[in-house]
Amino acid sequence: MRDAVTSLIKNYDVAGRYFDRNAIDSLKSYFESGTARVQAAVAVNANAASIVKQAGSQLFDELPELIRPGGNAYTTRRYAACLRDMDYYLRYATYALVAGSMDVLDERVLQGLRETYNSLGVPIGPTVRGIQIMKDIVKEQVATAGVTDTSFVDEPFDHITREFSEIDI
Ligand SMILES: CCC1=C(C)/C(=C/C2=NC(=C\c3[nH]c(/C=C4\NC(=O)[C@H](C)[C@H]4CC)c(C)c3CCC(=O)O)/C(CCC(=O)O)=C2C)NC1=O
Repeated sequence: MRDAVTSLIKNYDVAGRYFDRNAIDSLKSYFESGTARVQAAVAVNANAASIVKQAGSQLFDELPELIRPGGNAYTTRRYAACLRDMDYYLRYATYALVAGSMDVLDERVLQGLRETYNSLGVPIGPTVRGIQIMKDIVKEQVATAGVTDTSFVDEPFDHITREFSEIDI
């Protein structure tokens, strides 16, 4: 698992090169955005349970068939599994935000996930919708916490979405 700095070092080490201008620019931007990324993680940590709950309600309001007989989130067990998955995405998204790298998502969350979902009939489109709803809620929370430019918050949620969407939709 790598963060923005270790990824950069790895790339330059492989080539046996000192950091060049590009490397320095990305290091600078990583360190300059550090406080905002940590603030975002703190804002999520303090509200994780309510973020997941709110995102879940909004998702099931939009797509009530998910929790009706025949829906993938129907039955208490599957409903709970769905919210648990949302909680996984949220927690790992905060790790990725702090790391400034999506590597942790690739390694710990996304590997083999599409296959698992397909084999269990977990629908990808609604999952992606749930992740996007969560993104919007998180951005509001982060803005409320005093971060002015919240655009960096998109990245992990959009990364998960892209990985899911690539093959299945
Ligand atoms: C940390 C990384 C990690 C992830 C991401 C993860 C996901 C994950 N979600 C699963 C199931 C599931 N995932 C869902 C999710 C949903 N169903 C819907 O209709 C909604 C669209 C959606 C919620 C938004 C459901 C309902 C199940 C249970 C499916 C079943 O057992 O039939 C399973 C199968 C095993 C299990 O039930 O625990 C895995 C592995 N596990 C992990 O360890």
